[in-house]
Amino acid sequence: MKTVSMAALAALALAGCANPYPPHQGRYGPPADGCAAPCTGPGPGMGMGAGMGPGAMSNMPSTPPAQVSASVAQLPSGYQKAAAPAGASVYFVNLRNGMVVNNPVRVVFGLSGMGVAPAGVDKPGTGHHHLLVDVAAWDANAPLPANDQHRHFGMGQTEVTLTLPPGPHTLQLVLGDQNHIAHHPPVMSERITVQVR
Ligand SMILES: [Cu+2]
Repeated sequence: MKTVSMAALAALALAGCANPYPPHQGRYGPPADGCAAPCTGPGPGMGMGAGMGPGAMSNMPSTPPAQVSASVAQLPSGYQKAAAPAGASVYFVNLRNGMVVNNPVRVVFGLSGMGVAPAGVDKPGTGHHHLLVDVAAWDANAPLPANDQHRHFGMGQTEVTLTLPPGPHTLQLVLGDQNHIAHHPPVMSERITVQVR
C-alpha cells in the first residue's frame, strides 16, 4: 500500500513537471535534476528542505507555471542567445511555494551549474539573476523588461530584500545573459506563491 501510494505521488509529480515544460522550453523539471523535489518543494542544494518531505507540502496548491515562449537559439535579428549548459538550474534558497512571510521579504537566489556575472560581461556559462514578481507570462526571446515586476540584479547580486503589498504574490527566478535575455534553453526556477502578511 505504501509503495503504491509513493509511486502514485511520483507519477503525479512527474506529470506535473513534464506537461507544462516541454524539454525545449525549460530545464527545472527533468527527472535527472530531481523533478519530484523541485516541482513540489525543496530544490537542489537546499539545506532547509530536509524536514519538509512531499507530505508536508502536499496540502499547498501548486502555482500555475508562467507562460513562456518557446526558446530559440538565434533571434530573428541574428543575435545568438547565450547557451546554458545541461543541468544548470536556478532556485529559491529560502522560500517554498505556499510559505507565509513577513515584510520585508528576503529572497535568496540559488544557482547551480553556472556562474553569476554582472550584466554587460560576456562570459560563457554565466548570467545574472532576474526576479519576476506576479508575472504570468514572459518572452524567452527578448530582453526582460526592467520594472517592479521584472527586477534585474545586474551587479551580480544573489539576494534581495523587498517590501510587497500584503497578500499572495508569485515569484520566479530567471537567469539572463549580459543583455538581459534568457539563455537557451532558459534557466528558470519554479514559479512559487508566497503569502505576505
Ligand atoms: Cu538583467
